[in-house]
Amino acid sequence: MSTYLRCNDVKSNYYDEKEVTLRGWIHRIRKQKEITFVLLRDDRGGVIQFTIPTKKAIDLTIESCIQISGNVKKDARAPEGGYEIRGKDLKIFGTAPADYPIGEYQSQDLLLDYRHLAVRTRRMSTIAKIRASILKFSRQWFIENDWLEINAPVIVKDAVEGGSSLFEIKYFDRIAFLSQSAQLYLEAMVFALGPVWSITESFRAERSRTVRHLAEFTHLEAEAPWMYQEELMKVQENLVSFIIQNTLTNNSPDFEFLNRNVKELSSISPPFERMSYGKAVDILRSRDFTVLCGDGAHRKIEWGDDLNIESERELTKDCVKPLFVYEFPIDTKPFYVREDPTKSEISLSTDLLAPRGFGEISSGSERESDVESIEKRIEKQSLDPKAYGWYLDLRRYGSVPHSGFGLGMDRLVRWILGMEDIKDVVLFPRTMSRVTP
Ligand code: AMO
Repeated sequence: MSTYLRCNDVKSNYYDEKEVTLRGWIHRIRKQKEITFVLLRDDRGGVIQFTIPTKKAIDLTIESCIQISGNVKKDARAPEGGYEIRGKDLKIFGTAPADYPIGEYQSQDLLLDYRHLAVRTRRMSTIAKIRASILKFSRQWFIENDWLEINAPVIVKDAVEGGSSLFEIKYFDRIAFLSQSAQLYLEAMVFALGPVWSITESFRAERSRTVRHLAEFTHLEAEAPWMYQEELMKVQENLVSFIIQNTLTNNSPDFEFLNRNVKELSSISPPFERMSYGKAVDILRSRDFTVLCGDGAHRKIEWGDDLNIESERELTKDCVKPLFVYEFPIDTKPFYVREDPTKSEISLSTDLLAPRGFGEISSGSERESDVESIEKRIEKQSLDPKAYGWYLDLRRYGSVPHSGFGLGMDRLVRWILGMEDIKDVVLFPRTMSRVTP
């Protein structure tokens, strides 16, 4: 690969009248008798118009891959920035048959069936660019703050987030699972490296068809020794604010292209608001908020109920900044979450809810250090205690107070882009009904 020019590079006075060579794909084409007008799309989604004598354009079709050489011409009539190329030499790398399946107006399902091609649309490539920045600035924050990145296995023998959402796989002559979270491995690493983090695909066999659930999602997780609840929240609000502000600066034209109004996002900075679970329930009760019971009836929300998406929406619909909810009832949380030593029904845990009803984007807690308490809760949650022998060793050999969190990157991107459906912000989404392309 040599360095090469892209469409937006040549839209400047400097290149006016100069000869350039660009490579890309045919985004749109309009053949007239003498002249053919082509919109060329490069490999970052940038576009520029070029013209070419129609006799040289016979073989050109939508999505054919080409190289075009010619002189740049400043021309106010040219779409996409007022510059075009008067094409002279054309080289075709790959001709596309004329039956390209993606047109201008397509159903969501068709676009998902053809996602391997739909990723070339300017909308999808713009989303992908913003997503790449979000990943880049996440990594940058951890590097700048001296956290070490680790890689955790994806094939595991133990559940982290409850047995019912495990994907089972055949592992030679045994059964293993796809990991729901790297957390337990991050916990092991705090003893060796201090503050650590990872970005790993996590898997959940949840039978939920919602706009915020995936069967496979990108999970950013972090864990640190001698970190307690308040610092746990500070780390998350600093990280999320850093990601947002840098992405807004770096990708400003991309947000504009997607018509994403970033006024509220640009005000996001620490501290985020904090609200206890108890207060959240009081607020919801004061608004006569109801939850669905097992028998299909509705009843007023009570202390002890988990906060579902509707309650999260109600709590954050008027918020501009994310909101931390803390002190959840211990019974709503997994076995590893630390019990509040002063109030045994309460856990030292936090959920971070994105504003304007986008709902939970991260979940974290101080970790329980008492072996017996963990064992009891593992059994209570119908998990196999034998699978956790290695995890309990962490508590036996030099246990250290520590905390961590897991941030759903797809949910973070969904909120930053203000998009309804999580599938729109994932390149190749995996859901209950979709495992291809
Ligand atoms: P939890 O299960 O809450 O906690 O997951 C953490 C975050 O991951 C995201 N997430 C999902 N995103 C898309 N589709 C899903 N099916 C899905 N499930 C979860 C959410 C959620 O907030 N180990 C703990 C965290 C910890 O305490 O460190 C855990 O995994 O954004």
